[in-house]
Amino acid sequence: MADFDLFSRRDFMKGAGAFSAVVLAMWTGGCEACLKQIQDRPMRKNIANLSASDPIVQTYKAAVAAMKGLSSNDPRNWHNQANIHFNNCTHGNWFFLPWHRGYLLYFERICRQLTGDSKFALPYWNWTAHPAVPDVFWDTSSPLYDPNRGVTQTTQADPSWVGAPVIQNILSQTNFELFASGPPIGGQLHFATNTGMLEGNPHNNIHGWIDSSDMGSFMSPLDPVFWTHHNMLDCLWVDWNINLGNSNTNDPSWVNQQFHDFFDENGNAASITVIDTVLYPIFLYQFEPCAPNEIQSKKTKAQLQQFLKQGAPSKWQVSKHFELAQSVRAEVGKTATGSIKIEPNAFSGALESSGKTAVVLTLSEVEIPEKRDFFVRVFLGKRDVSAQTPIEDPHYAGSFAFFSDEAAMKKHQAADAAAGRPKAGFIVNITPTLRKLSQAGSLSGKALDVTLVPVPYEHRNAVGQQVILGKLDLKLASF
Ligand SMILES: [Cu+2]
Repeated sequence: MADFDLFSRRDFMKGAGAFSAVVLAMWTGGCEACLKQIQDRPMRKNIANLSASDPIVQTYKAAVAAMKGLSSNDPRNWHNQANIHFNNCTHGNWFFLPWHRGYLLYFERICRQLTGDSKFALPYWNWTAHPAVPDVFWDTSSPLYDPNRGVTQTTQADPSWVGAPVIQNILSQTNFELFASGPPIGGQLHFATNTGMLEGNPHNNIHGWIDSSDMGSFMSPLDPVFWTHHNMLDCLWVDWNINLGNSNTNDPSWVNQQFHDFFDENGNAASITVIDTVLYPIFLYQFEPCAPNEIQSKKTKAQLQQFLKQGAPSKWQVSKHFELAQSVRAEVGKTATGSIKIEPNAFSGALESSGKTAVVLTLSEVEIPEKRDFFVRVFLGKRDVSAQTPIEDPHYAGSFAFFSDEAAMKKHQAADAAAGRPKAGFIVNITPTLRKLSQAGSLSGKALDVTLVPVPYEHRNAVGQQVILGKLDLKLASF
């Protein structure tokens, strides 16, 4: 049987859910060869553990070289692959994870086709275990090298983005929207409007920190690191969803969304339906463990398949809501505080129980800065903080960064005169921080100070760069 022909068979079928139908037929039909094929599906491994001579690295290099050598009218050409991202990528909303999962899957298939390595599995870069860009990307004679990086081989990603406690906290979010970003606001799929914790922090920071050109832009797939970075995010989604058993949203607008942006290994147009992407990791590929303290799901394949297709509601019930509709502007070197008036003990219920209720902070109407050589740390209940305040400070609540593209924003403005410069929004679960402050008796009853601290990336000139937001919201949410 041809290697992984699920998708080529699917290509002959029309309509949503065709992938699921094919997989289900294979699964229940008792096809022994199919079962074996699924069991032995390719293993995506951590590239930081692979030597330059490892066959996976060799295939990746050969595939990138081959794509760079394809003619510019071949959609599999390296630049054309990056253009798919530039024109269609979804960010800051709940299509972020499934869109990039489909993008990676077709890229992996192109790599196989162009190298003849039919078992090739795209490696990932585990930045939690190896916070520097892995060695295989630094050989200047290799197709995996990108001269536009702003980091060096030894620069380390900041623990406030990728450290094990931060990743564990993100994986402990039981709500899909907090973990994986929320529904797009104003129908905007391209520019971040409702960014969750995985995307806003490790995802955006790794992009912005590596450089302000390739990786820091919507042409980021030009840097071969991009594919391994997104593969790590895919692995963490697998961990959250499959190993930890958290549900994706069952909102029909998510489940039924289709994307027609991709090209298969033969250069033919290919589409995905979001609900199908949730099944890819149990049928098409698997990951070496990537999460701190990873555990394996005890569900059978059939149970898993049902669980994944079912999903669960992700919308929060909001029982209390306080907001500050006033702009807050913080500049690199100068922090700024927004003070949200609250009722005394407004959140005590959420601080005592755990899991089903949370206090969620939304930072919205954020002007996406033109220059993004910095990220933002958020502290609660303390104004006197700086870029030097450690993240172990009990007032520290989280970090976020911007991932955007000036050229794409200009195009967006040109296409829609009313659109203006797009604005961004970020959601952060601040329950653990409030709990610490409340236990220490340092939560004043009448207001909550939210202090923004812009922190420049190492070796970058971020003088004068700033973050301006229009609105802060605090919600007592139950899931
Ligand atoms: Cu990305």
